[in-house]
Amino acid sequence: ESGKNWVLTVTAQTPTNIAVIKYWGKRDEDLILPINDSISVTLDPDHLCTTTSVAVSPAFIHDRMWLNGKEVSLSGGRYQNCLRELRSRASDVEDEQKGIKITKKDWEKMHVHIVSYNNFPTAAGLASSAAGLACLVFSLAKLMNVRDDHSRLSAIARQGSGSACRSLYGGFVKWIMGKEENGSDSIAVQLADEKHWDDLVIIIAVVSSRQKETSSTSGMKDTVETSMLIEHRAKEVVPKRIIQMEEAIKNRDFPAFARLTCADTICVLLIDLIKIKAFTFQDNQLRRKMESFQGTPQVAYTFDAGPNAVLISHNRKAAALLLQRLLFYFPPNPDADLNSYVIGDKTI
Ligand code: 2P0
Repeated sequence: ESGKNWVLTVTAQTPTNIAVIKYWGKRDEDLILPINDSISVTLDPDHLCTTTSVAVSPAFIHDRMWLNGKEVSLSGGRYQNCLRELRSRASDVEDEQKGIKITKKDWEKMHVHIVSYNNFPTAAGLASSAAGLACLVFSLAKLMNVRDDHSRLSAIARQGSGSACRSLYGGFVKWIMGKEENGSDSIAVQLADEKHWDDLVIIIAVVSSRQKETSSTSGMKDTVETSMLIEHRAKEVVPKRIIQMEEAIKNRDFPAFARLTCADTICVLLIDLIKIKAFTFQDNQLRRKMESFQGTPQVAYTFDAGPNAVLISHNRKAAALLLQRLLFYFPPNPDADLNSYVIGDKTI
């Protein structure tokens, strides 16, 4: 018998994802069910990612979690939903060398400790919850020997944070909104893997690393409750864009990809007026150049819930040129609004 001294751990790393056709609005707040499909690109894990270690031991008396070195409460419904779903799917775990055996039944009363780090600003609109919750669910699923495939795990991660379901896959990912009331068919699927279109270069202009004033969760709730346009977006606009975006990705058609990405960002921004104030980046010469779609667009841009701009270049040459211009117009400067650039040179 191994006594109470053993600890079993698993560590995983999950990149964040950037939506090009955006999730904005829920039809069920508890289960986190969206009002439209969305499509994203998962970033290279070297740049914006969460690293999470999870541990189980008979010595642990509560579930506990530390985020970026500070203890956070796991009492929220979202964490509890994920933990409950994972525990119910856990299987036997055995490590003969260490003399450890945890049965499926044991998981109901065993407690876990979770330690998570983001290598980028948390809650600043860089999709920290996407990487964070995907990593939490994935690492706990490994620890608990949950044998479900990635799409089933995505439905669990979705209950932690909507966009998290898309971070379980690399490359291009679609979150299918699903029809079921219990959310069983609201899952993520991979459209194309990370090698499919690896010329793309993603540059993130970190305008501010401060926490957002309005969380995505409350922003999208306000939108659904107050906007007359959101239903039109969800029912008429997005379904067409999803089809066109899938086609653009399949054919590596950058002009179509850029047109759709930019159009969808503007659509969300116009619907959710709160964010217009974050959109100062729009108001300059650079954007007009990027938008001159008479020629072949070389750059797509998109914004998430914060002010940080995500720029997607067609290839390395276009990215080098773009970066040169960015550095000219917005030299990194501690007194300026723009702090730094994060470059992901491939999608994984
Ligand atoms: C997206 N965003 O598709 C959209 C575009 C931000 C703008 O998903 O309430 O943190 O946890 O489901 O996933 C950010 O919202 O919101 C988000 P919850 P989430 O990536």
